[in-house]
Amino acid sequence: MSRLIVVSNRVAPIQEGKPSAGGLAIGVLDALKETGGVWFGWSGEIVGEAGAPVVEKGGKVTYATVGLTRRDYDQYYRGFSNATLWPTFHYRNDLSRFDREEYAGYMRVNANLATKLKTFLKPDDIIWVHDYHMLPFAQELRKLGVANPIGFFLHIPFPVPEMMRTVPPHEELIAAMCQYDVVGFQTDADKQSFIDYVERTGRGHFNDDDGMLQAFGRMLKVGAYPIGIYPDAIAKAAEQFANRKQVKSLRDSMRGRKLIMSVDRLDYSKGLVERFQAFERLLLNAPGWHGRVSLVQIAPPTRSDVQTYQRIRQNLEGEAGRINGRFAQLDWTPIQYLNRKYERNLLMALFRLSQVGYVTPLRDGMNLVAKEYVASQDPADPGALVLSQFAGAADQLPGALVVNPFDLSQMSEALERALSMPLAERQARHADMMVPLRENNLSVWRDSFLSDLRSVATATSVTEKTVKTVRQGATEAKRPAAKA
Ligand code: GDG
Repeated sequence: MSRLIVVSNRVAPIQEGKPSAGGLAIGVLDALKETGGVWFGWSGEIVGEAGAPVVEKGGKVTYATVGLTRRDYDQYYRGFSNATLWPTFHYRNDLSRFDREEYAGYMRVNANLATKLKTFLKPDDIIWVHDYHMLPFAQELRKLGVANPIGFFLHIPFPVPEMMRTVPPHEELIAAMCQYDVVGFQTDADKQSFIDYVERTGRGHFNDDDGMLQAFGRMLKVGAYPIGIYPDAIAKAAEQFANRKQVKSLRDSMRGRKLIMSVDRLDYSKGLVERFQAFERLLLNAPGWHGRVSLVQIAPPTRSDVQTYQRIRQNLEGEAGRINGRFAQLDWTPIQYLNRKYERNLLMALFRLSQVGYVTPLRDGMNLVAKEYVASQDPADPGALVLSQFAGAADQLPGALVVNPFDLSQMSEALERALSMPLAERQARHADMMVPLRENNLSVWRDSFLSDLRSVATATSVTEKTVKTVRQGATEAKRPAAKA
């Protein structure tokens, strides 16, 4: 059987139990643990000189990691990936900047990583590349003559064409993405934005019947593959951790108060400031809740060396302090803002303890926290979920109270409704949400993507001969005859 090679910017820490606060790492690791395979990417270390990959084994997974030099890290990771692509893809082009040198660094690192991966590859490997750091990775592998099937999954939103066009090398990036055999998105809306870009710029045509896009001289499958979780494993963990010291002490400190829980990486896309302000509005409009409800926000810092992340942190500390200063009483703090990472199972137990999950990103590819919140609940007495319409998860969680995170009044009304929701309604909504969570779990996400990748790679090797498309220079990868 062919090996699965997963490629992502950052390879999750190998030690089990070491908290990793990122959706990609959590999703990919859980998906890979079952099937086994190789996970290739950055070790997270800055090195003097980038050397050969370090290979380690952890269970069924082989980890092959490389260091990045300071210059690579600054240009590729901190620069083009996180100061250009991340904000723009989250519709914050006001926070995005473009620097040619950083872009050159982004392309260079993709090329270097491709060269390093090539030394590992066997002819029947299947390669699955993840996220915005690696848009041109397949193109670089093709230049090296790699003919294996290569798929790409974007964990974050894909913006509408007008937004995409604000990234100066937009066309080069899209052309590079078309070197993959399958390009997958979290939602139909993201998939449509990608197709719209290609069709409106006259660079290709999408066939709705078979999901194939003919563009930039290539045939590729474009699909929506919403990432999932393992809801029953999460429910079990939440129950098992309910008696942990930290959970008990939070429960005791609540003294009958209701608890609203939020957990996010500290990121401006997560809508934390608006969320605090909507909670403030609840306290203003409904003074009956004073002393009877607290918001616990866990927000482990990430990318703290990117300037916009330093600003959001300052903003949020300011807002939490201001709101607490305005409403706190000697025995009640309205917002507990915790700027650190917690153990994953502990988070699930905290979700289970709370009455409301408050998940209101301004934009989010999927948002695993929303799904984890639902899965963690006690079906006999579940909490209610307030969820942003701009999280991919809103398409899949029919029992959530869906809000527009830019409408503070609507959010505060939804909070009040969630806090006062009768038991029977909470149970019905929870049951409604557990069905799609089970049906589209993490294995389904992985297996449907990989099954498309296998079949498209087989089909295109035939189709390409019949469709007279112009293949461009270095991208003329020679494909082997049909593969199983
Ligand atoms: C990207 C996309 C997409 C959070 N704090 C801690 C902690 N976490 C865990 C959560 C959750 C994960 O990190 C965060 O995942 P999200 O999906 O909510 O968000 P991103 O990190 O932005 O993920 C996103 C995802 O990729 C997957 O495709 O859904 O849209 O942006 O699992 O529980 N885990 C631990 N300690 C913490 O303090 N252990």
